[in-house]
Amino acid sequence: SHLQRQAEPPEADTAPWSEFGRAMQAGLARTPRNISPKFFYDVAGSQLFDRICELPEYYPTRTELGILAACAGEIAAQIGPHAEIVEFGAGSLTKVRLLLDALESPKRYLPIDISGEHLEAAAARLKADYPALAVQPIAADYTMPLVLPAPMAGAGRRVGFFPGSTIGNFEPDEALAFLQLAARMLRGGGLLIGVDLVKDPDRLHAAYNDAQGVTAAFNLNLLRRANAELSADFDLDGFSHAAFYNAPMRRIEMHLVSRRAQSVQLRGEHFAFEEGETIHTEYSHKFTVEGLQALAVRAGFRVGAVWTDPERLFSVHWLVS
Ligand code: AVI
Repeated sequence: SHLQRQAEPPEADTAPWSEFGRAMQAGLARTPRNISPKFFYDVAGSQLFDRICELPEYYPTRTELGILAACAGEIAAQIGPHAEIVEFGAGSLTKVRLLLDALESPKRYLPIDISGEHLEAAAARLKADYPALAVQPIAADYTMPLVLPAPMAGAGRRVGFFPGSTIGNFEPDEALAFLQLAARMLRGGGLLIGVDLVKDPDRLHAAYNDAQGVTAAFNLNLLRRANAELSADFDLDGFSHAAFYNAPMRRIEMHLVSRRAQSVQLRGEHFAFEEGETIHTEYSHKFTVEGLQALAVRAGFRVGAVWTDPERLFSVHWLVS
C-alpha cells in the first residue's frame, strides 16, 4: 500500500535483503569464503542441473533410476499398501513415478519444496497421470521442522523419499539434524534415501569436471545470479570452476577461484580477492553403505534393506522409523 511504501527506508542500500543477498554478503565477508549450495537453484541453475543429470560423466542420476527400476517390486514390498509418500525437495518427478508405479494403491503424495510455483505446476501434471492419488504439495523449507497434515483415513505407512544423494550436500551436522527431523516426522513409517558411494577418485573427479563444461557453468551461475539479483559486479571471466575429491573427508568440493587479484562490489561493499583465492560453493559427500547406516541409527532409524547397482556406484536405503 501507499502507507507501507512511505514507511520503507529511503535508500535502496538499506532496504531489506533477500535470503540470497544476506547469505552472499555474509559468505564474502567470511574467511575462508563460502556460500550454501542451495543458492545454485534459481531457474537457470535448475536447468543447468537437469543438464548435468544427462551428462555421460554424471553417473548418479541414471544409476539411481536404474536401481529404482530394477528393485521397485522389493522396495514396494517393504513399504506396503496405501502408503503416503513425502518427498523432500521434490525436483525430478521421474523418480517418484517409478516408485508410485510399483506401489500397491498409494494413497497420497506430499512433495515438499521451497520453490512453490514450480512445485504447483509439477504436482498438477502428476495429478493428471495418477487420478486415484491425492496430491498435496507443500511449499516449505524441508530442513526446518514442519507439521504434516494428519494421515488420511485408511492410509498405510508414511514414507519419506529423499533421492539424488542430496544428503551429501549437507554439512555432516546438518545431515544428522535432517535425518533426526525425518525420523520424528515419519514415526511408524520409514525413509527411502538415495546415497552416492565412495569410489575410484578418477570417476568422481570426472563427474564434477565434465568435458562439456556444464558443471563449470552451474558453479559460475551463482555469480551470474548475484549480478542479476543483487547488482553485484562479478566478472564471470575472472573466476574459474574448481572441483576435486578430498579423499580423507570423502567429499567432492566445489570452489570458484579468482583468476587474478580483483575487487568485487556487492551493495557498495568491496571485497578484495587475491589471485587463487576461492569461494567454496558445495560439498558433495560420498558414503559407504555402513557409514550411512551408522548415521541413520544415530538419528533414530532402524536399518532395513539396501539396494545397489552391480558396480556399487550408488545405494538406495530403506530406513525404518
Ligand atoms: C544435487 N546434488 C546431489 C548434486 C551433487 O552431485 O552433489 C549437485 C551437483 N553439483 C555438481 N554436480 C551436481
